[in-house]
Order: sequence, then structure tokens, then C-alpha cells
Amino acid sequence: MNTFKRDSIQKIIDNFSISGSLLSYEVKGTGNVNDTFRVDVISENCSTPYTLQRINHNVFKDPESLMTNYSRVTRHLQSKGSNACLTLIASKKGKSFFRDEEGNFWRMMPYIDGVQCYNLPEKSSHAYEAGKAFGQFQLDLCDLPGDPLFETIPNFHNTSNRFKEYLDAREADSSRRFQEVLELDQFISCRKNLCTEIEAEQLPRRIVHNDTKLNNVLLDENTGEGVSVIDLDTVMPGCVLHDFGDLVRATCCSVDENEKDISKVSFLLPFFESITKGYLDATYTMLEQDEVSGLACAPLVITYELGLRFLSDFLSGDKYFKTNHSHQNLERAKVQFKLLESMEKHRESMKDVVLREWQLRMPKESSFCT
Ligand code: GN1
Ligand code: MG
Repeated sequence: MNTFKRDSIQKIIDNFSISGSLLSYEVKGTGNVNDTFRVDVISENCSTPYTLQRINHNVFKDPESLMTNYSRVTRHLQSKGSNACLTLIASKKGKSFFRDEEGNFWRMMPYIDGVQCYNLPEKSSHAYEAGKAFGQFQLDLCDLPGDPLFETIPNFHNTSNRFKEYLDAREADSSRRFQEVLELDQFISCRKNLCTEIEAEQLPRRIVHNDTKLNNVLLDENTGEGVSVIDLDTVMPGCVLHDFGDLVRATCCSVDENEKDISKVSFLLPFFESITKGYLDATYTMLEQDEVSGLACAPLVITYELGLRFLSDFLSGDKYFKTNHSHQNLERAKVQFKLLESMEKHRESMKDVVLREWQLRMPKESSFCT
């Protein structure tokens, strides 16, 4: 939880290369892991807004290496004209982060006005722009020079491994909660095949975002166009299908991830169509056939995986995701599994959309089956 007092925030920003004093601050974002603030700093009667973030080092075990990735990626994106909101403000010691006395890692960036982010799309153009923005992000990072990026969370989207972690949490049942999830356990067992649907090791290893929620894209308030992809902590080598799948999971749902009434959960095919169009508009020159063939199934895999992650955390006593009440991770898992069930009914239509949109962008002679 964000329990920071004004004095502590002031002390933290004093360690960055900016001048002025704290005018105001507010908690921002709906992230389940890091803490994010907007801070307004006043200097000579002029107030400047910044984003200040505390990196959760229980989740990200090596924040220093993470910040090296972050700097490399943002510098590269900037060389391609990306938005200033990703520019890191150096600490007074010239580093990309500041480490406080308690061992917390902090970073600071300019806060930009005139943009919006959405937990759920309000219109199809939001979904289209998000698909395009994440696609462009992958494309822009294809030629990142230097060594491979550091893996900030190993096995992050290894679904088989997530399944194993679920079995371990079930076995340990450290919070004595397994009795409450018997029905979900059945549902999970029947769908174990999803663990191996994405064969990431057979596909190109590219630099991907890995946390492609709709609210990780800033859209221009006036034009609605994608301005920047944010939240770069999990940017690392991986598979494009996880990005596409996670964006669909987060965007094409009738309710927010934290909805308590699961009868309201359903998959929204029209938004899937918009994401597919945007994503392929950005990436059709980059993608290989095997990657395109996996696009329709990827959302099911990622939705299953996140359901497993929420449920494992519930069984283990809510150690990973931030929660506001005791059964929140169980509620979140139920939303994901209900969404998966709804996606299953649309599987054929999803394949049709991908095939149609891909063929529209391909030269006439190339064809394949999804
Ligand atoms: C976490 O904190 P946030 O919202 O950026 C999680 C994602 C999940 C997401 C679900 C590092 O992201 O993988 O999809 O919650 N990030 C990490 O809301 O585990
Ligand atoms: Mg994130």
C-alpha cells in the first residue's frame, strides 16, 4: 500500500537532479506491483509535474539490472522519436535511480499532460491504437544494439511453470484456503493443455513488453492516437504472442479485472478485431507465419496463466499482488477463468479474424492456415 508521508516524498525527490520543493503529490495508477505517484514540484513560481515510482523489489529481485534495461530501452526508443514521458531523470549521484535508506529503489520521469489511459476501452479506436502501439514497440526494439536484455523475472510467461507453481501452492495450502477453490481446481485441470499451446522456444525470441495491459498505453487526449507505451519493467527477450495475448485479455473483457460479480464477465469480439488490425498494421512486415498462426490462441493461454497466478497467490496468502481485501486474488482469478470460458466460445471467430486481417496485408500469393 502507498503509505508515504509528504516528508518522505520530499526527501526522495531531493535526491534527483531537479530543483524546487514538493508542492503536492497523489497516488497514481492501478498497478498491482509498483507504487506510482504524480508529484508537482515548485521552483521560482513555476510548477512541474513528474512521475515518481518505487520499484517493488520483492517482485523484481535485481532492480539495478532492471534499470540498466530501462535506460537502454528508453534511449533506443528516444532515438526513434519516442515521447519524453519515458526519459529518466538522473539521481544526484548520476544514476538512473535513487536507493533510499530502507533499500527501496525509486525512479523519476517527466509527467506529461494531454494523455489518457484506460482500464477498459470506451471505443474500438482505443483497442486499435493499443494494438498498434504495442506492435510498434516490438518493431522499434528489433534493432536494439548490444547484449540481450537482462531477464527481470525469469520464466515470467512460462505457462507450464506457472501451472507447476499452482500445484505447489495447492500442495502446501499454507493459508488453508484450498477448500474454497475446489471448483476452480477442476476447471484448471481440464485445461492443462493450454500450458503447451504457445511453443515459445520454437518461435523467434524478440524483445517484448510482457505486461501489455491497455492502461500501459498513453493515448493522446485530442486525437486518440497512441503516444507511448509505459511500464517497462518486464521488457526482456520473449515471445510476441504473450504481448498480443495479454493485450487481448486485458482489453476485450466486459468488466474490470477486479469485478466481484462474475456473471458480468464476457469476451468482446469486436475489440479483438480492432486490436488485431492495429497490431498487424504495425507488425506485418516483422512477423513470421508461425507467430501469426499463434495469435488467436494466445489470449486463452495468457488468461489461463493469469488466473493461475492470482489463484496461486490466494492460496499462498497474497504475497505477490497488492490486495485491498482478503479474497481479492480469488475474485480476480474467477474473473480470468470466466473470461477464458467466454473466449473458448469465440475461438473459431478469433481464428477467422486473424486469418482475414493477415491476408488483407499479405501479397496475394502467400496463404496459410491458422
Ligand atoms: C501486474 O502491476 P501491474 O498491473 O503493472 C503483473 C502483470 C499482470 C497484472 C494483472 C510484474 O501488473 O503480469 O498481468 O498485474 N506484473 C508483474 O493486472 O507481475
Ligand atoms: Mg506492470
